[in-house]
Amino acid sequence: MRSCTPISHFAGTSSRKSLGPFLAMVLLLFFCTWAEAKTYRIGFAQSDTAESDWRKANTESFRDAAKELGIDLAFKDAGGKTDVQRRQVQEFIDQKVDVIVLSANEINGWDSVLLAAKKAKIPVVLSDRTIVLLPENQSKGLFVTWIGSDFRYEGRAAGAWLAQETAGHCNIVEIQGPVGAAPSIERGKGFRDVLGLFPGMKIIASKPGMWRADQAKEVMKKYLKDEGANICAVFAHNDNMAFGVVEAIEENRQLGLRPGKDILIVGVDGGRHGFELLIEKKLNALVECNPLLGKIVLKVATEVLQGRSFPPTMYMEDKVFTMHNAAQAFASRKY
Ligand code: GYE
Repeated sequence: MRSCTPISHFAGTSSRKSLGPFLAMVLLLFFCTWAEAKTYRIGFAQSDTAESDWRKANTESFRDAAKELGIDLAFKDAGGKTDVQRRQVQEFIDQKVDVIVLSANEINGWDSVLLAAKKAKIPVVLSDRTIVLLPENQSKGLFVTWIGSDFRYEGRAAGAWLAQETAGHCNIVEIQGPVGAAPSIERGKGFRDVLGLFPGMKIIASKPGMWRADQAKEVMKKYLKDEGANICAVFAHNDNMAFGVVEAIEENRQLGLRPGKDILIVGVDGGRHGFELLIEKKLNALVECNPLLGKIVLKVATEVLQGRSFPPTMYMEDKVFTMHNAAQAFASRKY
């Protein structure tokens, strides 16, 4: 917040002449108090808080940061429905919020509502989820910046860890996120970037688990029945789906396979429960994806309103944690 120091050096000049400086000081003080008092109203269009532990932590980080920064946060949750989310963004435009923050449920179909935001002179900041605009709209500045994790890097990091752990020979089951969501698309591509270098590594089955443990568990139960001990590893696109995979393996007494030992499991997110399962050696590796975006995104949003410009993309830093280094890092985990 800019600092306002009263202009004291006006004291001691002649009376008529003294009115001018006095008025200037009063005006300046008025302007400063007005500026400091301005509370920004920011519309946050969240994709689906109920979809995962990650999303819950993400939503909380926005609520906490809004309180801390004195921001009036208008929050809407699309419940995983992209058409609902587009309508909610339009509602923010109609309500003339100062900025819109969008965590897009799916990558496509944002052109018309973002063109409407542009026409209404409401800046848009993308949080976490990337989008793909039509070629004719890509240079129209329909969003100020995107802040989040490099999903393709996360897929590559998971592939690289598995290639090293298996010396490049492994039959893999992939449990994806929803088809149209940026992290699923990019993590899948990144993982295949690495597999392309190792002919001995094959994806023998792949299906969406919708970010949820219960759905991933059902998918994994079927693959255990079809493939059984032929499965060397599972790549789960997020923590919650990795939890479902562990349960499915543990509950299949007939096969008697052990998660983390007979079947390797690598996931993405790296939340607290994920760390607990790394420490219990039921998960092998987690590529971190930090959900605590609230403060940085809301700070950037307010600075955009104060005329500051930002690079088009800003990446969070993510690391890889394994069953060998999780215990040391556990205490410092913030989510
Ligand atoms: O990996 C998953 C969440 O967009 C990075 O969405 C996020 C993903 C995260 O539901 O758990």
